[in-house]
Amino acid sequence: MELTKTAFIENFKKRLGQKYALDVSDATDSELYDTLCSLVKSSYSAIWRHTWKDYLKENEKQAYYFSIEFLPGKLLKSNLLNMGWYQLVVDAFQELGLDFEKVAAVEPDMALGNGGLGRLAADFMDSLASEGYPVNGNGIRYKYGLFKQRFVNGYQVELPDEWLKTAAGNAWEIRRASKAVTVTMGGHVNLVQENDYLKPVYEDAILIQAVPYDVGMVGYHNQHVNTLRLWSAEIPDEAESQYPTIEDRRQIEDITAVLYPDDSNESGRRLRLKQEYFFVSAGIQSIVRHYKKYHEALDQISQRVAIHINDTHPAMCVAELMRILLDEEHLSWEKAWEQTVKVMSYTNHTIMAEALETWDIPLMNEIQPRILQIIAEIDHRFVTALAGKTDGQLIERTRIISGGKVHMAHLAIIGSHSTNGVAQLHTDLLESDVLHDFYTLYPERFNNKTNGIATRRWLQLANPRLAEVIDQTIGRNWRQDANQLQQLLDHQADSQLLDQLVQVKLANKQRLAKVIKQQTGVTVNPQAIFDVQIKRLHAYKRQLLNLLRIIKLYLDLKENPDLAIVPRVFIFGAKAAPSYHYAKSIIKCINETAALINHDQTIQDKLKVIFLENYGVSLAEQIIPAADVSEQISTASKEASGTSNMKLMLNGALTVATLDGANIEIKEQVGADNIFIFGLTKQEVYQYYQDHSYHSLDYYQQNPLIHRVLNTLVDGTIPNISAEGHEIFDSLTYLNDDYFVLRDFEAYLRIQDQVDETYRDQHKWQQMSLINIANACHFSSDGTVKKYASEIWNVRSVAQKGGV
Ligand code: 26Y
Repeated sequence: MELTKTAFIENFKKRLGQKYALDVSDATDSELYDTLCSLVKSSYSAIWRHTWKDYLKENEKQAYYFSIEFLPGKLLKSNLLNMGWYQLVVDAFQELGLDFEKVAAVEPDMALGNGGLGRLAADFMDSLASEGYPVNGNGIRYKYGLFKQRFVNGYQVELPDEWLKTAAGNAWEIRRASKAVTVTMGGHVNLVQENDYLKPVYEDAILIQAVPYDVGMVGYHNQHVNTLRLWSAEIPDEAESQYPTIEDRRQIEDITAVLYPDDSNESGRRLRLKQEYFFVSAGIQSIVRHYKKYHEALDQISQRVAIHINDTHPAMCVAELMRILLDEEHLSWEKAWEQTVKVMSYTNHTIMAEALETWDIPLMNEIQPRILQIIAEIDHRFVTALAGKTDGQLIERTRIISGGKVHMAHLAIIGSHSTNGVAQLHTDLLESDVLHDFYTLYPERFNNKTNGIATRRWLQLANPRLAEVIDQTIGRNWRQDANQLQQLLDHQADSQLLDQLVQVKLANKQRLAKVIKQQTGVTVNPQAIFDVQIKRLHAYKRQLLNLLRIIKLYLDLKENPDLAIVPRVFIFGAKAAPSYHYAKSIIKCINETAALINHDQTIQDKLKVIFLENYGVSLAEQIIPAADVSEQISTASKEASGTSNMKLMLNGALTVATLDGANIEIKEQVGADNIFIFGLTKQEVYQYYQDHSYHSLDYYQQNPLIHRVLNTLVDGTIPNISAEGHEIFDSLTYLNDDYFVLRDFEAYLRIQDQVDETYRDQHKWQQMSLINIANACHFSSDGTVKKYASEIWNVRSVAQKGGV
C-alpha cells in the first residue's frame, strides 16, 4: 500500500471526477467522504481477496466469532491508520484546502451494539486482523442501530438511529447476493425414515433469504484483511408469492430491523429469538458450505473450523451445527456431537441473573421446531449419560431443559469445549458460584480470558497528542507492540516528560470543553479535575453513588462557599435501556442536579456537572483522552470485567475503583499506590447475601450526612424530581439498597478526598498517570486475542508484521 502524497491527490481527484463529475472545490463533505472511502476500499480489496485465498491455499483452520452485537463506531480513520495512510491523507487534504476532520465526521457511527460486549467484539476484530489471525466475525446488519439519546426536560428520549439512510450510508460494506443462504423458521416438522436415517419434512415453514454484507477488517500494517459478515433478512425471490401483503413482508424484514436496546433487561422476546436463530443459521450454513467446497470429510470439520459463541445469544450454534451434520450430512449423532463440541467455545459476560437467557419451550418450538427437537435430544443424552453416576439434583440443575424453559448458558457449556469468563474475578465467580455445578462436571473446560482494548483506536487515534509524546520518549515501536509501552516506566523521573503529559491533558480537556459548550451551553474550566463515568446506566454500576457525592459537595459548598476543594467537572455519558425505568429515573436526577449546580452563581467553577447526550464510540473518543479521574465503582462482584476502565487508564486517567472485574487486575499491574481502591469486597458482599445483615434504612436513620444527602431527593432541594427522587430514595432506604450504595458511601467520600490531595501534588499525579499509561499494555486486546487463538481456537497467525 506504498503511496505518495502526490499520487494520492492525483487518484483522489480522478476518482471524484469519475464518481461525481466534480472538482474538489465543488464537492460536498459527503461526496468527498464517499470518494475517499471508495479509494481506501479499492486499495485494500486486493489484499482482502488474497487474505482469504491464502487461507484456502494453506488449508488454514479458521475461527468465526458469532456475536449479536458489533460496535465498531467509525471506520475511516481506523482503516487509514491500519493501512499506513493516515498522515498522508491528512497532509493531502490540507494541500487540497479541505478540512479532513469535517469530512471524517460525515461517517455515521456503526452502532450495532449496546455497550461493553459489542465494543469488545469490535476491538477483537481489529486485533485479530492486526495480529494476522484467520478469524472472521458473524453478526446482524441491523437497519437501525442503537437508539439516539436526547434529553428533553432532563428525561431520556429515544430516537431511531437510521444510520443506513444518512448521506454517507455504510461505505464499507459489500452486499454479496451470490452468497445468500435460506433460513427456515416456524411451521412443523416430521421425521420420516429414509434409507438409514430420519429425514425432517417441514410443513408451513417460512423461508427467509439471508443476504450477507461483508465489511473488511483491515490489519495494522500487515497486508491482512479479515471479514466481518453481517446478515440481512430478505424475501427469497422464489417465495415472493408466499408473502403477498406488506404486513407479510414486514414480518420478514423486521427480523434484522432493530438492535435490542437492552443490555440486561428483557423485551421483544419473540423477535429477539428469531434474530438469534436467523444469524446463527445463516452463519453456520455459510461456514459449512464454504468448508465443503474445499474439504470432503464433515466428520473432521473441527480440524478446520472453530466457532465462538459470544455470550448466550448465539448459543443455538450448537443445535444448528448438529442439525446440518445430522439432517443434511447424515453423520451419526455420536460423530456429529463429537465434532460440534470440538468446534464450539463460549464466553460468559455477566453474572446478572436477569441476563442469563432462558426461552419458553413453546416459543422455541414456534420459531424452529427442529432445533427444539435437537436441543431436547442433547438434553436427554446429557441426563442419560450422567444418571447414576452423579447426584440427581446436580443433573436437574444443569440440564438444558427444565421448568418449561430452555437454558441457553447450559446449552452453550454442554455443547462446547471451552467456557471462559472475562476477568479473573469473574471467572473465579463462575467456577465457585454461578456455574459451579458445571465446573464440577467439566473443570477442564473453564478458563479465564481477561478482556482487552485496541490501543490503535483508544490511543493512536483518540489521543494523537499523547501518542506523539510517547513516540518522542520511547520511539515508535509501541505502535506495533503495545508491550513496549512499559518502557515508559524508565522515565518516571523525567520532569520534562511529566510536564508534557500535563500539556497533552490540558489540550484534550480544552477540546472536550468545546464539545461540552456546544452540546450543553455550559462553560467548564479545563484546569478543574475532569471526573468521568462513562458506561451503560445500570443500578449495579452505581452512577448513583457518584451522584450522592456530588450532592454532598454541593451542600458543603452552599454551607461554606469558601471551602477549599479542588474544582471538579463531573462528566457522565450513559444510555439507559428504554424499558429500564429505574435507570431512567437516575438520568433525570443527574440532569436536574446538574441544572441546579451549573446555574448556581455561588458555586461558580468549583463544581460542574455535565451529562453528555448520546454516549457512544465517537463521543468516548473525545471524552477518554480528557479524563483525569476514571470512575469504576460497581458493587463488587457485579461488573464482569469493564473495559472503559482500561481505556481511561491507557489515556492517563487515575482510577477510583471497587475491587470488581478487571479493576483488580489493574490494581495488580499498577500497584496499590497508583490507584484509589475503596469499598466492599466481593467476599463482604457475599457475606451480606448470606447473613442478611445489611439494613440500609439504618444508614439513613443513623448517619446524619447520609440523612441530609438523601433528603435532597425528596424535599425539593433538587427541583423537578418529585417522582424520580422518591423512587430512588425508597430504593435506597425501605427497599434495602440492593447494590450497597449507602454502605460504600463514606468509604467513597474518603477515597475521593485522597484523590483531591494527590491532585494538589501535580508531580506525583503525573507520575501515577505515567505508570498507568505504561501498564495499560497488559490490557491490549492484541494480547487477549492471542490467548483465544492459541488456548481456545487453535488457530495460528498467518501474517508478517509490517513497520510501525
Ligand atoms: C440477553 C440480553 C438481555 C442481553 C443483552 C446484552 C444480555 C447481556 C447483554 C450485554 C452484556 C454486556 O455488555 N456485558 C458486558 O460485557 C463486557 C465485555 O465482556 C464486560 O466488560 C462488562 O463488564 C459486561 O457488563
